[in-house]
Amino acid sequence: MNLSVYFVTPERSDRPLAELVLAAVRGGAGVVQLRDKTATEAEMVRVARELRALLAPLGVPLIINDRVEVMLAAGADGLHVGQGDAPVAEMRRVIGGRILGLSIETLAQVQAMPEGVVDYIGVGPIHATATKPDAAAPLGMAGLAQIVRAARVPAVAIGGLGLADVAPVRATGAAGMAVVSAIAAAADPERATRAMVAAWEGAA
Ligand code: TZP
Ligand code: MG
Repeated sequence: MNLSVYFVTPERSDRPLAELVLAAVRGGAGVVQLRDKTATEAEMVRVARELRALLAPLGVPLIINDRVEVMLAAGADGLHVGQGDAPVAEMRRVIGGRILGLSIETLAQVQAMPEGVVDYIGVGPIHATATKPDAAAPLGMAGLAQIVRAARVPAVAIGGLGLADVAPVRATGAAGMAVVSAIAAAADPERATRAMVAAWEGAA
């Protein structure tokens, strides 16, 4: 799984979601997460199926935020859960060998993580972000680096990240960065994604 530039969908966008996702993937995003805290289950299943049909032929995994029933109904590739969701060991039993990601906001949370259950962690917020108003305190690059060192699985940074953050995030040893607005709110989402992917590879 190529976590280097991981696109998380916005809850609102001027562009059709499928168009935005395609642009991100054409630009080189290696993973797409469908995240919508307010959609009904039926609506989210409909969108997840649409995205899955688009992404599966391209070999790009589709991860569903929070809603395990949506993931199962849509036949998506994985699930991403937060600290407030059901315990990951329980989720692992439900989803079998699919991809499982967990959000981490503090060093204590990564230390408390059960061994061998999740495939990757999402670490953030790194910077303050308007996209997630209820996000925890920003970790900064130093906080990210500390969590990356403590983690036994790949870590993806998230929260207020853009092109200027690629090199410092890469320098912490993180496996990638997850973004919403740096792609979704860009004038040219494909180009914005391509620039981050190129910077990531250049920083390697
Ligand atoms: N989790 C922590 S910060 C965040 C999520 C979902 C939002 C990231 O959005 P943006 O626009 O890339 O700051
Ligand atoms: Mg959650």
